[in-house]
Amino acid sequence: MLLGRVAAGINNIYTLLTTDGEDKNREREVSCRIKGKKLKGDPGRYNPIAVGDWVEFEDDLQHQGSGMIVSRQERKNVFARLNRKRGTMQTIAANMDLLVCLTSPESPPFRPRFIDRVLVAAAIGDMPVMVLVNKMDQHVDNAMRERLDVYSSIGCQVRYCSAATGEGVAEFIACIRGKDTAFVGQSGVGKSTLLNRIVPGADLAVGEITKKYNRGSHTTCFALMLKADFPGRLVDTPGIREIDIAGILPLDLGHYFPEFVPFLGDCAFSPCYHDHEPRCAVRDAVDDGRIHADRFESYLRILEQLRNNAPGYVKERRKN
Ligand SMILES: Nc1nc2c(ncn2[C@@H]2O[C@H](COP(=O)(O)OP(=O)(O)O)[C@@H](O)[C@H]2O)c(=O)[nH]1
Ligand SMILES: [Mg+2]
Ligand SMILES: [Zn+2]
Repeated sequence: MLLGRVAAGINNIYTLLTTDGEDKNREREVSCRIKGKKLKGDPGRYNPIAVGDWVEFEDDLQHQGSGMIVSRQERKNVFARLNRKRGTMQTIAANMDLLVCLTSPESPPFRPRFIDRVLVAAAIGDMPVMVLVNKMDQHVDNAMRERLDVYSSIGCQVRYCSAATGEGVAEFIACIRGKDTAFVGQSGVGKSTLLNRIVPGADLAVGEITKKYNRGSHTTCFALMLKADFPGRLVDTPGIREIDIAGILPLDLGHYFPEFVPFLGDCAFSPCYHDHEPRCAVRDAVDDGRIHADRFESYLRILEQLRNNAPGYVKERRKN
């Protein structure tokens, strides 16, 4: 069996990169379908295979450059969200060393709610995150600076660059060198501009939907793996407007806000949702400023969303 890495996937056809085959020194692309109707061992996810996955495949001896995916290897981590319409989890990228959450001060405006959701989803999938503030040529106000300081204080690296002027880009590359890195962010924050700058010949469309890889509405949210001229892969993930959280119980959400963790054992009620219970240690910490009030607001909104999720996404409670 041959081993390949999923670099793209559109309409159930996956592009694999592999050095397996006759010439082990040459990386080649293989266009694959899944063998049989369904991939074994992954029910309930409408994309059974995601960019970054390692898969076993067979070459199609009749058609050069084509093959069949037979199985998927165990994932090291995932970045996934709930696809509300389909009611299933959607894995956006797998097996990444780092997830870079790109944001901008203006146009589009800084949206900490979105970043907070990225952080929770990444923590659930065990993927490390960095916040990268693009468009550093734009004004960062005090509220934004304060919010970014919270990310630093909870162990999430915060860096700055301008994809337009190139400022800070070399320093950023130094951080991701050798790492498989996926990029997420709202539309317009500058993902394509940045990737064009760091991937020679990437030629991603800027300020519009990428046409080159035909990722229009029906294929929204399938990522694309690119190769830079430094070690490590880069994954562009287009068009994520909202991140709905699933895969955890509402009662466990506090564990995914690292600054809440020191207080979780001190609430008068156990278990505690930290929203209505009296003598709640988390809300006390919000009241005296040890937890940022706006982070707590994000928590409450995600809690509400988790409570409204259809049942069936989680099988057991987190073991603390
Ligand atoms: N001022 C400023 N504009 C930028 C910067 N980076 C990208 N842009 C602009 O932001 C817009 C959206 O960029 P794009 O790369 O398409 O964003 P994406 O949707 O995240 O891929 C384009 O008009 C870019 O020229 C930057 O560092 N500074
Ligand atoms: Mg783009
Ligand atoms: Zn509490």
